[in-house]
Amino acid sequence: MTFPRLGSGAAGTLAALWPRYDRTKIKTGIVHLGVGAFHRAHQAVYTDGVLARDPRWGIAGASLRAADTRDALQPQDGLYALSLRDGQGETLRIIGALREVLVAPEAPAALIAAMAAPDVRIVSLTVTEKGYCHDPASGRLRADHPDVIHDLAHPNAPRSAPGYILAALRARRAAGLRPFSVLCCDNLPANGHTVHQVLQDLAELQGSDLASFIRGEVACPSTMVDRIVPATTDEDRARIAGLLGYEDAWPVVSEPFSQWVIEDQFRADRPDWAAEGAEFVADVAPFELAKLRLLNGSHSSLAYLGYLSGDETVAEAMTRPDMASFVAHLMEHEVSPTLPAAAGLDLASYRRALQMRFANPALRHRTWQIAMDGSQKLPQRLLGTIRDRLAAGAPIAALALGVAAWMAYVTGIDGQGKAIDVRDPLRDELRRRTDAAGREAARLAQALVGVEAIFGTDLPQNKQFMTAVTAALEQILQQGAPSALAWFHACQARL
Ligand code: CS2
Repeated sequence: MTFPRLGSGAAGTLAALWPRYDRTKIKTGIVHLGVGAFHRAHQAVYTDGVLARDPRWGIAGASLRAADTRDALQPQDGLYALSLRDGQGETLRIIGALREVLVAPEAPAALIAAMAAPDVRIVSLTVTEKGYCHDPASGRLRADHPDVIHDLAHPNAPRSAPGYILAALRARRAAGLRPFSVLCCDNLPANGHTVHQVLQDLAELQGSDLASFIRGEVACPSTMVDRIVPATTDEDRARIAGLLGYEDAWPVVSEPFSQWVIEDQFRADRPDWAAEGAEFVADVAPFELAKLRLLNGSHSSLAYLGYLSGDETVAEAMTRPDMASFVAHLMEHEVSPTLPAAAGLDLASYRRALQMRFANPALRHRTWQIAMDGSQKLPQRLLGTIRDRLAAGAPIAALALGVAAWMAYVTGIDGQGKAIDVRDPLRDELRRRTDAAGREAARLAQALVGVEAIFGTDLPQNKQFMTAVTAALEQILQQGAPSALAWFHACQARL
């Protein structure tokens, strides 16, 4: 079956799903770096709601690498379907907030000019953890990062997100325009603070006086973003085309749940995202910590243990009773005690909701997708929690099993001896270490905790940590991940 392509011409037929505003009246107020599925199912959706009342906040998206999003969305006038799915069914809505998609490597100057336009008051980002070119253990920019080295040599044709932001801030200052606010929407700890620091570090390396300007004048509110958005599949595209009666080359599929908590620290104007369900708060830290440690910490543990158990998706992994009860234990007994109380955050119901969200049978969220870039994720998802537990003299058995599963995963060989396609910016270094160590648990654990950018200098020295991780790793390597889970439960039962 072939369908006509989705585009402005479908407004009449799809009226019930259509954006509730005149798209020709929209102006660009936001430039978003990293127009992946997550942005299009999250911030773009809140903004789409705002546009019905306030046309000043249209989004110009930018891809920092590939042209695929632009190539797919341009013939559709930037329109795409948002599909929300769970066990109950599927609902569709057409999102119109994206006015254009720029492809940075094709025309760096055009992106810098778009960010320096007078009407742009916000530059938001979802460039994933590795997009900040920082050391995840210390939160500081890596001067030896290839993109940083490139951006120092070519400040007006940069590659990295921080490089583009600096170039645009410089251009605005030269034109006498106020800086935009920088809104980080990635799963980093204190994400606003982290991006603020990385920008200052890059400006200092450039030797420009922009560093003190950024320190004093550029607002970088922190945010907690939450919505599970797996990569779109061909099967999704075919199903959505059947439902719409139009072919959409770039739809996004997500769970119904969505949350956005934003620190209200904008120096300039900002959209009224609160009218669309976002929360503006004075301090995001408690929300962010709870989300990174409970949701993302469980997600990464599920991804490594699930992948090694042969589970293709998170939902599939959650159908194993041993896995579901492991996640429940991890969240309740090891993570929650490390979280400060926050107004309006009921941890018990938050945990229950997470169990249901992970088990959503309509989402095919691949364990392999979440397993990606573990070196950038582990510190804020599991290791910070571990440090707090160690300081409190509390057990870390479940957290250690998650870390051990990551170690087994990055060896690049699964329990059946099959190769794993490990994607990680530190992959070469990890592989060098795992190849040299072999599959003996104590040696392998020792070799991997030596990566200071992940584990810092304290954890390798900690006996309790090393003992717990080595014991868990030994189980995984010798018995396989499903038996390691059974072993974990047996140990808990004996306590
Ligand atoms: C996931 C997140 O891919 C991953 O690492 O843990 O993308 C997760 O789905 C989101 O943070 C949910 O808000």
